[in-house]
Amino acid sequence: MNLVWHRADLRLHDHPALDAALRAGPVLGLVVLDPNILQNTTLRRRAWFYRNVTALRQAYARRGGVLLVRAGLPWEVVSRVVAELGVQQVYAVRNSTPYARFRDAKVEQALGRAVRWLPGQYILEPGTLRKPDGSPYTVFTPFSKRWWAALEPTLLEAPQRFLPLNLPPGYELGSIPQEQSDVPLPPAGEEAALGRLEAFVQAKLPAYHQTRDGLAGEGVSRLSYYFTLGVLSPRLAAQRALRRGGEGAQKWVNELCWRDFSGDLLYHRPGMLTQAFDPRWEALPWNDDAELFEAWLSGQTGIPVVDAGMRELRATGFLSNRARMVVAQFAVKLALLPWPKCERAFRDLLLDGDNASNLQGWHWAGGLGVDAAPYFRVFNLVAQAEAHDPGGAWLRRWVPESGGRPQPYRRPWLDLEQARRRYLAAAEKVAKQKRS
Ligand code: FAD
Ligand code: IRF
Repeated sequence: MNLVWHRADLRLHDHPALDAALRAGPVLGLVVLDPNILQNTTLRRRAWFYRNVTALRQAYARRGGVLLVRAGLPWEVVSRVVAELGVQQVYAVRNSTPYARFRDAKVEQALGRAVRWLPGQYILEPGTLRKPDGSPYTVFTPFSKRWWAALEPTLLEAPQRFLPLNLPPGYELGSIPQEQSDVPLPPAGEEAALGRLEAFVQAKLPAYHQTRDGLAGEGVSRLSYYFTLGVLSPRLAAQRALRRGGEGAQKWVNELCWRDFSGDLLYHRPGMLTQAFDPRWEALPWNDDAELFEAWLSGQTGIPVVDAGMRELRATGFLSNRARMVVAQFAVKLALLPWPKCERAFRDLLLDGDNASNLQGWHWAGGLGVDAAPYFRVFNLVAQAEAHDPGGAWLRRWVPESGGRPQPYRRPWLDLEQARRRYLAAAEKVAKQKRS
């Protein structure tokens, strides 16, 4: 019997590790409830994870298969299950965050042999593409050119039936905690995700290039929280979109390329978890003001577009890309709040919160040295709302006090013009320093 250890790949379709294991014989699935991850995250995110593990167990069961669930440290749990059941080989989809690399090395050590790692979290594995001189990409456009050229039409089917297993009588399959989330959760599982993909491709994809920038996030797929847990294969999603074709599809698949770019950045630069990609930016005059931080986090700055974003995020666990850029740029460039603290608090509120994409987003919005975004570009927060929420319906919904008007609805925490000048003066000094 072979074991497929699911982590951020809670699906059966287009799953290279499952496919390889099935070729070798009977397969048992395993999810390890890892206290290092689960005790470090928020209720909504745990609840979303559990729901999707539950859906995966049902998907196994419908096909006559079994998903084992065990709580504990992976390097203890995996080798225990392997020993108890005489498992021949462990298969898993490769992850490459700093914690994943540490964990996976320890698991192999405890097992005393290698796990069969396969790709599947990204369309193209982090670390695959390099500049002609062998160094990693730091700018999106050249990365994306190579990425598009490397796209392949491979897809793997979900198994129809699992072969029967000979588990010891009474072998405990393990229970999945059910926690009540503090926000309404989307429907879990790959069937729901595939259904949403199809609905998006039919209805919204054709105009995506024109509608994606709205603050209310109405023209977008809202599939990110499925991608984060690998409930939906990004490769399948890209192929489905490209089959439909058109400008919207090109733009949308390019966003999946941004996701791969994020994974590639973190793979090569694990230090960006705590230090700006371009460390010169650490020298900005950060303002670790607890009250200002709270005002930002709870959507009480007095600036409608910022407060609407943070309130929507708290209430729903989701936010449009446009609103994410606005609230992050406000926190970094105008409020000068210590960015790692903001990045972490923001990720804890997101159902799709993901190390790589969130770090990349914060670096990009905050001008911390990823890509070619010039530091001196500072959003005009009133103009952002006027352009991307014309009519003010989104502002009115989340900040009724604003009456839908983009101007501050009371004296804001920051004088925006003064904050902008303070940032630009400091940033100019930083930008003049030589890169080390
Ligand atoms: P769509 O517009 O439908 O795009 C399709 C998919 O492409 C998304 O589901 C996502 O997987 C990917 N994608 C889109 N934009 C980006 C991007 N800029 N970078 C990387 N991948 C992208 N995305 C996360 O998945 N997790 C995060 O924690 C996260 N944090 C962010 C923080 C900031 C400050 C910013 C500016 C962006 C962040 N993003 C993050 C990227 C992006 O905002 C979301 O992926 C997107 O808004 C999700 O909505 P959607 O699924 O409707 O996207
Ligand atoms: N992976 C696991 O193997 N075990 C867990 O308990 C996980 N819990 C998670 C909770 C939340 C909110 C998210 C993801 C997980 N994951 C868990 C998937 C991780 O992303 C993956 O294990 C990654 O390799 C960790 I969002 O670095």
